[in-house]
Formats: sequence, structure tokens, C-alpha cells
Amino acid sequence: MMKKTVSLAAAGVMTMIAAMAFAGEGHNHSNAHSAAKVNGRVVIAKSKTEQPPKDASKIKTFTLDVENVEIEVAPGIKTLAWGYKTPDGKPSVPGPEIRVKEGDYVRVILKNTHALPHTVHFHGADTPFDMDGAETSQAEGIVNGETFIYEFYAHVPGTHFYHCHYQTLSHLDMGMYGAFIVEPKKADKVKFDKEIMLFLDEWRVGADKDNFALQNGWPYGYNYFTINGKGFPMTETVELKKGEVLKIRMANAGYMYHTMHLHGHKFLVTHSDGVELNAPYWKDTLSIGPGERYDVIMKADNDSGVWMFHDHVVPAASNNGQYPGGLTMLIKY
Ligand SMILES: [Cu+2]
Repeated sequence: MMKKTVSLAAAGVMTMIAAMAFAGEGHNHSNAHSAAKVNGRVVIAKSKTEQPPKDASKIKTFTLDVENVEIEVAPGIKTLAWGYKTPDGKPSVPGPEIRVKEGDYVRVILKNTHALPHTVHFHGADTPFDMDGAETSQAEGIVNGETFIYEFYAHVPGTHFYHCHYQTLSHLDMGMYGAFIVEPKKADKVKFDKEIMLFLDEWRVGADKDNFALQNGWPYGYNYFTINGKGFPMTETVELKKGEVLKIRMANAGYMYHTMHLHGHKFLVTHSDGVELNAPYWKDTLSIGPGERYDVIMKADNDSGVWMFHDHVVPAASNNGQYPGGLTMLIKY
């Protein structure tokens, strides 16, 4: 076996921010603790445990709404989902990326104009309880016409995600999630040239393109499988230059285990659920359970080629049984 020496630390630091990222709206002097009306109804939150910083530049404000969206999970297979959106943006699955720095005060304004109640839960961010956005703190959800302001300090660096936690079984399965990335104050030990964020998920789409998640039942029997809302061959192909180092952030937003395997390379697992590991380890196949996040690093140091990165739960690398499809993407250099 050819022995490879891999020095990941030597690579450059140019970081490609995911195209879906939207910048913080920056200086927002509005006081979250005063009432503001949306469609006549208001719900304003304030954290009982944390107060915003005096320095307004440390407050990062994002506004989200929810809208029906037709997603194409495989070529020609379009189904209904519910997507988070920004005020000027289109709803999408995953929703818009929220990216802040460790120590920022995060203000996420959910202005719900969708027919159903929703919330935002920041999975992995360890917010105060009243900002948790789950059934235990927001049992009624934020209904049509209401606004809720989530505020908290981004104490926990790493790859997290936000998702609806109202009637979670169906709402999360309908695609209500997006990346919540907290960049660490202290740079990662392993440097990288590019980064991507991948959401793994699965869908059960009926013969008339209905999405079974709407039935709020036991949704197993998934037949379509997506990376960032699309199944292969619609998934992104990552193009690298020889020698470049890629950071892959992965989150499992679905209800199945996935086992991601990279051809031709070992990757270094550097973070687990956002936590930088004291002892990173090498893998070429990584099981990712529902809710888990992993950051891994790969170097384009084998032969040039079009390398597969796919779920080794092979039925999930198909589109309704047609292989290849689903949780498959290509890394090319
Ligand atoms: Cu919801």
C-alpha cells in the first residue's frame, strides 16, 4: 500500500464561505425589549439571563420567515417543503446560513407569515432556556402574524444548525433547517483552503409527488435522499486544485443514520458536534446519526480524478431505488 504523508497544517487559509451565507445585518440599534407590531400581533422575547452588549457592532441580527417551497429532490421529482427565508430571499432547503463569530450577540427575528406556527431552535448552541425554541419553552409556537426575537451570546463555537422545534416530527422533516456556524475566536488547529457545509436528509415522496412528512406520522419508507436538498446528480461537485485542503462540515438533519465514505482518501475528523477534538482521527467512512455534526478535512493529494463521496447505506445513494443517486457527490481535481 502506498504510504502517503499528509501535512494539513501547511496549507493556506483562504476560506470559501458557502454561497448561501448571508452577512449579519450588522448594526441594529432596535431594542428587542420594546414592542414592535407585525400584522397587529407581537411576541417579543427577552432573555432573562443575558443582556445585549453595549457595543452594537457585537450584535448580529438576522431576520427569518417561513414559506412553502417546491424542492426538486431528484431530477424531475418536485415536492412541497417548508423553507426558512430572509426578507429579500427565497425560501430554501436548507435555509439561509447564519454565520457569526464566537462571542457575538445573536439576534434572530422570526417574523412568521406562514399559515402554521413555527419556532427556531439553535441545535448545539446551548442558548438560555427561554431562547430554546422547543416545545418546553414555546409550546404554542410562533403563529402567523407573530414575531419572536431570539437573542443569545454565541458562546459555543463550531458547526451547529437551527431548525423548527414545533411539531418537530413533521416540521423538521419538511425541511425546516439551516446552518448555524459560530467561527471560533482561536483559529482551527488544521488550516484549510476551502470549506463546504453539507446537510444530509431524506424524504418520502409519493407517486403523486406528495411529501409524507405532512402526515405527521411515522415517516419511514424514505425513497429520496439529499445533500443540501438535492439528490445526485443534482448535488454540488466540489472542484479543488491539486494539493488543496477542503474542510467538510456535515450535519444530519434527517432521521436515519448515514455513513459517508470518501473514495481514494482518508479524511481527518477534527470536530464532533462543533467541539474541536484533542485527538483528531483519520477515517474514510464516518457514521453520522440524526442531529450529529462532524467537521472533516481532506487533502487533494491522490491522483487527479472525479472522486465519489457517498453514503454507504447504499439504498440512500439512490433516487427511489435508481442507483446512483441520493447521498452522492463528487470531488474533482
Ligand atoms: Cu415549523
